[in-house]
Amino acid sequence: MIAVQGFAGAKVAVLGLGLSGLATARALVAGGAEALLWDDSPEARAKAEAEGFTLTDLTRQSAFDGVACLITSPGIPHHFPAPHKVIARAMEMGVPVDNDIGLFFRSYASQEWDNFEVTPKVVAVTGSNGKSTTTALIHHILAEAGRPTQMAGNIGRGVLDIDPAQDGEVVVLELSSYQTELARNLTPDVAVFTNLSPDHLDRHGGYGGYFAAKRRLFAEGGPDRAIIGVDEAEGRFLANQLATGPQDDRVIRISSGQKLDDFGWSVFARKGFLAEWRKGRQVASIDLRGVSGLPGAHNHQNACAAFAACRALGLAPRQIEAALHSFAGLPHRSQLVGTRGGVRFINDSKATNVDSAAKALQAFPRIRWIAGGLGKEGGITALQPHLPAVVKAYLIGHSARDFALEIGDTPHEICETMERAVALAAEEAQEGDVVLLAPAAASFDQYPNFEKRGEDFTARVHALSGVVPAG
Ligand code: UMA
Ligand code: ADP
Repeated sequence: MIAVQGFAGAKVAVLGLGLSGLATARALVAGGAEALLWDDSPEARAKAEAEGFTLTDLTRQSAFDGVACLITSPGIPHHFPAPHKVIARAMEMGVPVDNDIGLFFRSYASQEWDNFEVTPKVVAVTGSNGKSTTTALIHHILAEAGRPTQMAGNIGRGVLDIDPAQDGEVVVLELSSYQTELARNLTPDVAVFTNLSPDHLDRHGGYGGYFAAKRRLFAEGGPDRAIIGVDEAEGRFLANQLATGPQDDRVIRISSGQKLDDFGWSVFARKGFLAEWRKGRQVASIDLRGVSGLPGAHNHQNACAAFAACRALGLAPRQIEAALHSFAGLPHRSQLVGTRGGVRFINDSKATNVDSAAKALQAFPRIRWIAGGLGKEGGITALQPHLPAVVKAYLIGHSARDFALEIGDTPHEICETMERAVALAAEEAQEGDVVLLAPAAASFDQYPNFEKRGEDFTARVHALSGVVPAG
C-alpha cells in the first residue's frame, strides 16, 4: 500500500467503497488521516465495517464541516449527467474533490528514494480502446526484461493498493477518462494515448468533454515522453499541441497502418511489421505476424504503444521483441478459447463499443458474429463497412432487434440468448470460419459485467462436443 502524504491529522471524506475506495481508505489511515467513509450501498458499507472501518453519513448537511478533501470513486458521476449529491455538496462548500489517482501522484515518491540508484518511474496509459492490453503488455515486457514493475488503475487494482516503490521500479497505470478528468495531480513520466472513439459520452457531456478528460493526462501532467496514437484527428491534434515541431522527440507518434518517417521519433506497424524511426532513419523492426497473443491491426497498435513506452524507458528492441512473443494476451480481448474442425472460437466480450467491435471484425475472415446486449448511443451503423466479413450474425440481448434493423442485408438471426447463439453458430460454422463474440454493446442487460459474458461464451463453447479448448 502507498501511504497518502499531506493529510496527516486531517479529515478526508471518501465516497464509494469499492476497489478504489477501500484501497484509498487504507492508504489514508496509513498516512495518518482521519477517513470519513460512505457508500450508498448497504452491502459495500457492511464490507467496510467488517474490515474495521467506521462509517460517516456523508449525505448529512453538516458532513463536510472541517473536511479537507473529498475523494470519490470513478464510477460515481461528479459532473455529467448530474453530480452525485454528496459531490455536489462538497463543491458547494468549496471542499476540494479529488480521486485516488490524484492522491497516488502526490504520495508515490518518498524520502527513501534518496537511497535508490535508479529513480522509479510511472507510465500512464489512456485512450478509448487498447488501454488494458497496452498496460498489461508494457508490464509484461518490463517484467521479462527484469525490471521491478507493478500494474494498477482501471485494470482492476486500486492505485493506492500497490506496494511502496523499489529501486528502479516502473509502475504502469491504466487510467480511464473518469479518473483523468478529476485527478488533481497527474504527473506520469511517460504517458500513452492509444486512440479515441465515442464511449462514456453521458459522463462527459459529449465527445468534446470525453476528449478533454483524456487530454488532461498530457496537458496537466507534462510527461517527459508522450506516446500518441495519430490515427484519428484527436491524436494528431494532441501530438501537434504537445510538440514544438515534427522533430521534437518528446512526442513519439504511433500508428497502425500509416508510415511515419518524417518525425523526431515514431513507431508504426504496417502489413504485420513494426518499425521504429528516429530522425529520418529506421532504427528497429519487428515481424509481428507470428506474435500470437496480439492478433489484428488493433493489437499491432497496442504493440507499437508498448514498444514505444519501453524504448522511452531505455529497453533494447531485441528485449522487447522477445517479450512480445511470450505475451499471452488478456482474457475477453480477441481471445482464442477453442477450435473444432477448423473453426476458431474467439471471445472478444470486451468489445463493448462500436470501435472495438469494428477492429475485431477486421481482424478475422469469414465471421459468424455473436453481437448485441445493451446498445450504446449512436447504434452500430458505423460497422457497415466491416459487414462483408460476416457470414451471419447471431443477435442476443436487449439490442438484438435494433441491431437486426441496422445490419440490413447481412444474414442474421435473433437468438436472444448466448446459449442459442453459440449452439446455432457452432452448428452452422464451416471449416475456416471464426465464431466471434464481439457484442458492440454493454453486457448489463444479461450479465453483471463483460467478464461474466465472456465466461459464459467460453463455457458454452467448451461444452460443445469435439471442441479442443485453447491454452
Ligand atoms: N457507489 C455509490 N454511489 C453511486 C455509485 C456508486 O456509493 O452513486 C458505490 C458503489 O456502491 C460501489 C462503489 O461506489 O461500492 C463502486 O465504485 P466504482 O464504480 O468507482 O468501482 P471500483 O470498485 O472503485 O472500481 C474502480 C473502477 N470502476 C469504474 O470506473 C466503474 C475499476 O474499473 C477499476 O479497476 C478500479 O476502480 C481500480 O482502479 C473498471 C471499469 O469498469 C474495470 N472501468 C470503466 C471501463 O473500463 O469502461 C471506466
Ligand atoms: P480498454 O482497456 O481500453 O477497454 P482493452 O485492451 O481491454 O482496452 O480492449 C477493449 C476492446 O477493444 C477489446 O474488444 C479489444 O479486442 C479491442 N481493442 C484492443 N486494442 C484495441 C485498439 N488498439 N483499438 C481498437 N480496439 C482495440
